[in-house]
Amino acid sequence: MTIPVERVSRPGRVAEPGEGIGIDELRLAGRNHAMPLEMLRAELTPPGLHYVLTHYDVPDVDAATWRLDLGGEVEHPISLSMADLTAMPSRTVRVTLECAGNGRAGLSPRPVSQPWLTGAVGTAEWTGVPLRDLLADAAPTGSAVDVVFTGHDHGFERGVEQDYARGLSLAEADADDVLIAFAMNGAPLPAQHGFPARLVVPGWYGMAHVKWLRSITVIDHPFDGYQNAAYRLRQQPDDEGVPVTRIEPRALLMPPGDPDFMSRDRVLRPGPVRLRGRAWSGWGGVTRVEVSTDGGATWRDAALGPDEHRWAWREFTLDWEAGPGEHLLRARAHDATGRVQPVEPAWNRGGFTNTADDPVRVVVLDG
Ligand SMILES: Nc1nc2c(c(=O)[nH]1)N[C@H]1C(S)=C(S)[C@@H](COP(=O)(O)O)O[C@H]1N2
Ligand SMILES: [Mo]
Repeated sequence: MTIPVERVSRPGRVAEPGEGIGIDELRLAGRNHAMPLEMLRAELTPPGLHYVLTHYDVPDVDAATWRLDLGGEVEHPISLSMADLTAMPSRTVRVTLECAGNGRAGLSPRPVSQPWLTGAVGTAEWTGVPLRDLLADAAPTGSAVDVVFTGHDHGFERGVEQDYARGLSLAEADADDVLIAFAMNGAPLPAQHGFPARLVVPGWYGMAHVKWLRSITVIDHPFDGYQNAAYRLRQQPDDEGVPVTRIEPRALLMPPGDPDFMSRDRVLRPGPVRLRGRAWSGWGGVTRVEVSTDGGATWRDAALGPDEHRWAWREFTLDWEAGPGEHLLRARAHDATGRVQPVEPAWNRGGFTNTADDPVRVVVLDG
């Protein structure tokens, strides 16, 4: 349905040169918050500090009457209550989740949308029922192509009225560790993270992890819904574009020292500092992280922490002798597939997958 009203049918927009963050972006940024970067100290992000991105409103879902319906191109349609779901064999997977728009505010010109810097990330332990088990019970027919996941939230986007919905191919949906999750870090999902149940697709950018899950529908053609069409890398609005899928490698430094309130520059005293951070990739494990303390003129290899959780970030550290003056700290990750975090942003119209780092400015005091 197309809405003939200008305010709910605005096309995507790119900011004018020099145009600051506007009130519409501030409205989104006040609802959708980043993880404070100091929380990089924690392997598991406490719920409440994990980033949040919700396109419309957080829906009011009652777990007592909630049902999950799995139907469409299947031999045996399924309908589960919360009690049915939580009684099934479950597993817990540690997953680093990142919004595909993380880094958008660092692009120039800036695509006007949720203006993320670099903090749209978090790591949690998600407990749920493997989707593969549900699909095995439902038995997709020979004509099954895609699997569509629909949430309880409803809204308008660029003039299109919709329930939030995303599709995966049957093979992607049937992958190891894809979960219908009902717990986050051992407790029921918080409302903002999809209560009572959400999809978790380890390694994929956030948009695939449908919250407030209501139905799963197996269809006999590729899903062409709004959210699958929107998350594509395009230079022009009418480009066909390339779908956004897995998380590109990124290393993020935990800003050292103490912040200045307004600039958020970091203030340190001279002497040895252990720089820390975490790095991740949805394509393969992180194999190397380089850190620069001179704005990218020279790079040193950081020491890597254990690599025990395939879908979660990996800690890195580098010992630095901080001398008086100003310094720009940077980091970049490499993964097992040979992907390397770029030093310069790669622009696209949606402002997706900008993994260029946001250098940390440090002022080391004179003694
Ligand atoms: N139903 C529904 N699921 C959704 C969204 C949404 O708006 N509605 N936002 C998606 C996006 S864009 C991201 S980045 C992640 C964010 O998950 P989180 O808020 O739990 O961190 O949820 C995804 N799942
Ligand atoms: Mo997102």
